[in-house]
Amino acid sequence: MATLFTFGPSHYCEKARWALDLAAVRYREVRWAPGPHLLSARRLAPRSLVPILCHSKTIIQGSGRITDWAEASGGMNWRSGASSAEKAEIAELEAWADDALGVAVRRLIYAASLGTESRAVAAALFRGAIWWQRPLAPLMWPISRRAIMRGLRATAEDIPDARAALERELDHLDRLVSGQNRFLVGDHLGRADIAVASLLSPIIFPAEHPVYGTLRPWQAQRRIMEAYRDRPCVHWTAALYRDFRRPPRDDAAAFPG
Ligand SMILES: N[C@@H](CCC(=O)N[C@@H](CS)C(=O)NCC(=O)O)C(=O)O
Repeated sequence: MATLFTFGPSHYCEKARWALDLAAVRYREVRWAPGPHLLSARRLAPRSLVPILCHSKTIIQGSGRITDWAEASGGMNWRSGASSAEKAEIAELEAWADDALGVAVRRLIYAASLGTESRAVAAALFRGAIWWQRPLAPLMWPISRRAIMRGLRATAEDIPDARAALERELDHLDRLVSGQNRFLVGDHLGRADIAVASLLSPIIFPAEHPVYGTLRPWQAQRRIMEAYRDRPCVHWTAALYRDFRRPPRDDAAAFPG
């Protein structure tokens, strides 16, 4: 069986999880905590980023490559019937979701939260982590937190810039989802939809999300959710989760180690 290494609340990890679930791939999820994950990730892969999927001797790092693998190995072929123009459109949308939308969502949430509510963020990030990382993660958190703030330019001073950047991406997505079609490309749920919905999910906390469904948003997080709740792209994502994401996986199903 494959193993997916994640940070539970990471939206890139949710993208990989959803892809594997949709492709009906059997896997177990092992959650890591930021900080101690560095040791584990570097033992497996060239970079410290999650998600990482291990299957037999194959190691795949990154949500896009894991989605490629799910598509090739799983029971569902999302691209069946897609023309080459549609495939190019899907690739372009996924790249935008990964490089612009996902980055902007994460930056605003961290910028708004890490200054004043860093304990709540840490609690969310460490929940369900593999047993040996759980005591280490809080000890490393002051360093991990500073590294996140510096690396992602996510301090309180960055909030106005982070907010403007996210709103530019949300405006773009509002236009994309305001057409007649339910799906971004073609007439059925595909990888562009999964990428976009997963990467937007942190500002929605859909009940069907395997992690956010059972996580209480903290104050700064709630303010962000409230600010965008009436956006077409938020309604679109919430509906996609409601209609296509399986109900929350019991936390016990994520292997603690
Ligand atoms: N483009 C990558 C982004 C993954 C990513 O940014 N992962 C973050 C968590 S959201 C991470 O692992 N950070 C820890 C690190 O960089 O060591 C993907 O699609 O998988």
